[in-house]
Amino acid sequence: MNAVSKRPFTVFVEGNIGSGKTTFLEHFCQFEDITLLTEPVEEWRNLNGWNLLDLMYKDPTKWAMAFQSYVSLTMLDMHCKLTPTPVKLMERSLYSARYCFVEQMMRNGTLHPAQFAVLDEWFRFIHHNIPIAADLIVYLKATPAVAYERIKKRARSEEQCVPLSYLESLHKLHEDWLVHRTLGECPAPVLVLDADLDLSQITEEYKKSEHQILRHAV
Ligand code: DCP
Repeated sequence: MNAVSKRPFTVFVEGNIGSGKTTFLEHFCQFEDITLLTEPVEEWRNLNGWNLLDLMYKDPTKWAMAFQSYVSLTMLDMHCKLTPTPVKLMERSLYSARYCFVEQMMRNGTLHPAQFAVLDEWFRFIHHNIPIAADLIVYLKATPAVAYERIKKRARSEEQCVPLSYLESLHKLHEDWLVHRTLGECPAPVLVLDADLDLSQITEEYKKSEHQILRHAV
């Protein structure tokens, strides 16, 4: 446990859509002292029978606000989840929701400035009043064209309309936030991994992060 705050050593796993966050988390299933919190995509696909992810992609202007608002709630739930282990690995965070997705939807006009302002105020309030801190960010850096091919291959029905240009914009926002540090606040040290590697080589790349994560799992 972190001696000062008594919270677990908390890691955010970040990266573009299709960068391999789920595969990265699966790699850590083998270690007992780590709690893995995968992103609640299934909740976004079924809120009282409504598929918010699908509604958002089909009619973004109408549904982006409701979708990002629900994403914030489910991410906050993950941040606040008590874990029995000394290490907690989270897929994404409220930070990437705000600095990458909400930011992109504001910039391309999908979110009305007033809708953006509401989401931004929620983020600021949570940030100042609720502990959502991290100790490490693992950034899975993927070339947009590679992420695009993976998304096509996995064929999640809602995402078939996602253009390469959207992934390029999201990639730039991740880079500005986590590498160039020109966007928002970077809440923890960042470890950058090469997420372009294919499955046969990626385990070696993931292992580069093991030491930094496992030394807290005692
Ligand atoms: N999404 C979004 N807004 C957010 C978070 C996610 O619009 N604040 C969307 C983008 C994807 C889907 O939700 O269509 C899941 O995105 P992620 O990149 O978070 O998860 P993946 O399953 O794509 O991750 P990976 O392929 O890296 O395992």
